[in-house]
Amino acid sequence: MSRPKLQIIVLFQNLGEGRPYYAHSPAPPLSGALVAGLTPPLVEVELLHEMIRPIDYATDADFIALSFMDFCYPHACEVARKFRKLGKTVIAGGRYASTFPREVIPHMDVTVVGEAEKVWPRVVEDLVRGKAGKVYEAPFGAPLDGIPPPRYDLVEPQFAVPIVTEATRGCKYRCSFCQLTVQNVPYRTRPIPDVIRDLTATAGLPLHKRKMAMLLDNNLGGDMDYAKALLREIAKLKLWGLGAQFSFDCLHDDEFVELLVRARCGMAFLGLESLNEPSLASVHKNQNKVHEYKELFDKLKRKGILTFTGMMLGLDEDTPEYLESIPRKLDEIDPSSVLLSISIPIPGTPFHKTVEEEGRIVDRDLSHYEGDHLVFRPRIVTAAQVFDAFRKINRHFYSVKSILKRWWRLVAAQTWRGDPASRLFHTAMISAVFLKLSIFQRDHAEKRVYASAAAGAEGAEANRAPVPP
Ligand code: B12
Ligand code: SF4
Repeated sequence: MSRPKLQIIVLFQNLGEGRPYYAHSPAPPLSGALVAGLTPPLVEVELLHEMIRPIDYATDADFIALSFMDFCYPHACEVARKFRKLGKTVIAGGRYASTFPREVIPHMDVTVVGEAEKVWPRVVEDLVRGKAGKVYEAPFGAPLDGIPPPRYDLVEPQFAVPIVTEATRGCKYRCSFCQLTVQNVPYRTRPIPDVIRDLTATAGLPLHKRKMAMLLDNNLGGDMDYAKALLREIAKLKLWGLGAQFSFDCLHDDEFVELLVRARCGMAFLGLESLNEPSLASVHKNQNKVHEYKELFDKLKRKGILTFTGMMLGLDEDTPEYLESIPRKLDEIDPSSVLLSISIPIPGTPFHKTVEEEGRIVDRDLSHYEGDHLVFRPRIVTAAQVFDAFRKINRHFYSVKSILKRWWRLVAAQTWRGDPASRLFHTAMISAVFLKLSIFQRDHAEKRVYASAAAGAEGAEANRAPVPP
């Protein structure tokens, strides 16, 4: 007898199904492959990343599991409504469903609150028995041992780097805009052998995909002894390239940086957020020191590690003078690539609480809380100034001339080590990632952010899916 089918859909596009915008990161998020890995063999599993392909409403799946971030919640409700109308059972999980279950529950058949690991196998058993409950709550901050490997075999071939995993969860910091501040989840580490097993659970993938991996931790460096021990083990895998995320202060530890190199780290994602000290202080990002940025970026460049750094505009202490100065300051500190976004008051965070209490929310359409829209009134600068700065920074930083100059600085800064063939390979790899990131950022700004600015910088008082109080 054939097994029932479960389709896991990781939502991403939120522009309405009539005008899809497919712009995918080289690596998928972990949630879909991980939930697939946790699924007992009672059901057949399919995985669909909406970043890559449209939702197939003609699927023969019996159960549809949706994973989504805050800004995809309105879209999730619409997708659930369509599938439920077709007689499918729809299950929701993920950060938003876990933070605002009361909002989500009425739109879904089943809602999973919290991390999937300890509850998902039971949910699937109950679904197959036809006895699923309405809500399942996972234990809070449970230990991370014994998590099975993600199902990389189900990840779409369009992702260049399907091997993604996490070694830790949580963060020791409490930046007021960060989703992690919504619940005070403790910083936890996974057993190192489990992480190594994930990085090698790659049977069936082509060789080049087995040799590249991303650690999607919020902050890999939250426990330095652990991070170093893990990197030593990863070094033994002789990967071709590794990506990792950690906070800026980790870069003061030279041994950590050296171990990143030995683990073949080619890209580091760092939350720079702002080049303005008062803005950093306003969001409690005190571990970032503007005067250290250049030195720390240079340190990574010398080691042949490309930096991809997140930066937000419109924070409460941003001034018109600061916004004007950003292109020049970026040239000085020279990060290889910048993910420029408009600050988002993510519902549930202290930052959201402040702007809400001060009556500064101007747009309550949650689908706009993705970093391309300005949904609140910053304290000092106007919406027009924020978008104007966005345009100027983006056009300057991602002009062909700037891209080429930065690429050369990245390549020329490396202290060469190892044999010529591996040096050449490493340089080709970081160059390819650098160019892809640069082109993507330029393109995304043009397609999404300029459009949102044109649609009305102050945002509409839309109430399609109001932000929960
Ligand atoms: C990879 C990643 C991305 C990728 C892909 C995102 C995607 N989901 O498709 C990219 C680079 C595109 C991205 C972009 C952004 N991201 Co991002 N990203 C991440 C990152 C690093 C990893 C996500 C991941 O795989 N996590 C690991 C999985 C296992 O965790 P999880 O999703 O929470 O899943 C667990 C539970 O929630 C639950 N679960 C999840 N789904 C489901 C489904 C079911 C059915 C069940 C039962 C359970 C369940 O079980 C899982 C296991 O316990 C996280 C940080 C992190 N480590 O989580 C940030 C994070 C998700 N991103 C965040 C942000 C803010 C953004 C941006 C808005 C940043 C910006 N300003 O531009 C943009 C938004 C995109 C846009 N404008 O288009 C925030 C939160 C966002 C939110 N509002 O919820 C995070 C948490 C970072 C942070 N510390 O604040 N991001
Ligand atoms: S350092 Fe990063 S992950 Fe940690 S709280 Fe701040 S923004 Fe969030």
